[in-house]
Amino acid sequence: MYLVENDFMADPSVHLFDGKLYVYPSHDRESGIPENDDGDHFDMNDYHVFSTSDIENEPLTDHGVVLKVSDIAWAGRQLWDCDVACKNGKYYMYYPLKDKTDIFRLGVAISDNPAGPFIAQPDPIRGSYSIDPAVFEDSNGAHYIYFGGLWGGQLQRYRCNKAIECGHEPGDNEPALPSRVAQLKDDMLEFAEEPRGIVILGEDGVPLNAGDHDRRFFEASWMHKHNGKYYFSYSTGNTHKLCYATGDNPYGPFTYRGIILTPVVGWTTHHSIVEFKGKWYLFHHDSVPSGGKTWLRSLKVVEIDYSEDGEIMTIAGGG
Ligand code: FUB
Repeated sequence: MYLVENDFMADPSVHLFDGKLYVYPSHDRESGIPENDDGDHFDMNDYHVFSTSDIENEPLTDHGVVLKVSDIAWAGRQLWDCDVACKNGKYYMYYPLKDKTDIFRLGVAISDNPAGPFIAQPDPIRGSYSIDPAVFEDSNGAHYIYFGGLWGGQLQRYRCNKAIECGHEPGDNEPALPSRVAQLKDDMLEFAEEPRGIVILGEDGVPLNAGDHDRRFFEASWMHKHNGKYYFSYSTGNTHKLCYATGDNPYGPFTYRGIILTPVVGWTTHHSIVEFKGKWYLFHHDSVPSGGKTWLRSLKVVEIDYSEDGEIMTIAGGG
């Protein structure tokens, strides 16, 4: 089911706040920049927020523009996938944006309302890099931020949280580059620790290699908990799948379990998973309404099911 018919929205991060579902997407637009592997054609410059109290029967309410590039002091270009977390009645939006030197950093913007508007902090999060922040609140109230993305997302330019001279991916038989995770400080504005790598193991207990393009992490991290297990889900990028791996704590390691969504129409695939009124939903996007334009994507939602042993039933993306 498509969620927003009159505009292009992608990368939905969805949370339950005050009994309503709030959807925080990227706002795709046509800026005329040609498609390339650096993702320059994803030239988004603002965010909208949407909400609903009945995802199956009520259209989303559009709360309008809540943050834009021109509101952010350190901005260069490209507002990609964002996420929002709540603590003590305040709402914190985490977003990736290229700075004035064309390096992706993660920023934070604050609001008293889940529907915004959000006021940007003057500087990016210290020590942050790459894209696709997703914030998970564990049952004990601790917040963890997951982030990272290859190619245009610049993750290949870093090792051990330091920029390397010539960004490159590891060799096919070397361990894959991992998504990163760090607990957030109490004030929600900084990493409380050095970001750690999220290791994904195969069934044999060995970390996935960089050459395993069908299963290795590429971008679009998401974390949720189901029946006490931690589910780390992500996109495989150039093989266009949404996959998941499970573990016993927010840091992992996680063991690869399977495919949530097979490729959709469009290059990117991105998602969030949330429980609402006793059902579990996958929010994602595809490029069907734009006729396959990879940079003009539309939001979708579908219910997902778990087997008794916690396996997520695969959904066909139609791509
Ligand atoms: O929307 C721009 C980028 O495309 C996102 O950050 C990635 O996850 C991919 O969906």
